[in-house]
Amino acid sequence: MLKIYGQARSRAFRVMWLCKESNISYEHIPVTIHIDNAQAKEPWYRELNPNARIPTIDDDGFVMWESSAINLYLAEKYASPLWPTNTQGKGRMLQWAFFIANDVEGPMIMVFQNRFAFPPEKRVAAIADEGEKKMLPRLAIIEQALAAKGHLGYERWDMADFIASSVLYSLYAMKYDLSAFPHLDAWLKASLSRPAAIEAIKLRG
Ligand SMILES: N[C@@H](CCC(=O)N[C@@H](CS)C(=O)NCC(=O)O)C(=O)O
Repeated sequence: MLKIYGQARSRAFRVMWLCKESNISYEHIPVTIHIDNAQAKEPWYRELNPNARIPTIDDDGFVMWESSAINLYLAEKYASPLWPTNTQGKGRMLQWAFFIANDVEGPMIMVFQNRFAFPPEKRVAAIADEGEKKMLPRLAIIEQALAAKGHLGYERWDMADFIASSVLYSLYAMKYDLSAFPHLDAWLKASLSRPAAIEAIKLRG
């Protein structure tokens, strides 16, 4: 059976959400991070993931890491209903997945950590502001695409939307003010209201 390593309250959530969207059974193996002697830094875990981060999966002996890559792999392997049905759809999915990973997630995490996740004494306002400056024009690109079509997938809400909304979950978690991006705001709320998303969010505790 598929094994998912990582606490649910982490990027492992993205993989659990995909499994719920796609009817994939899995065994969950929580792995601690950000504490002294974190399991993610132990040799047995580094053997699975040399980057010592979560999540990692073991799919009947095939081990891989990087949350969005894992989700693309699982969606294709298990014939997820979210998988695009034609080549253009696959192209669009990869376009948004790379854009989100390369251009949006980094700046978003700078904002997330320094305005929300870090304890107040560790937050650096200048880092949050720098992240926000980079993030906003990129959110505007997503807003424009959603204003035109209502979804990011080529024909419907599909893996393109899944990958983007599973990463942008952090904006929702920190209650980031998206009023300047009404289509993005509505799309993110609708994406995270899908039954599978609600189940996965509950696992975060
Ligand atoms: N790009 C990686 C990032 C993985 C990552 O940074 N995971 C965090 C938890 S959400 C982690 O393991 N942090 C522990 C650490 O950096 O030591 C992915 O998407 O899987």
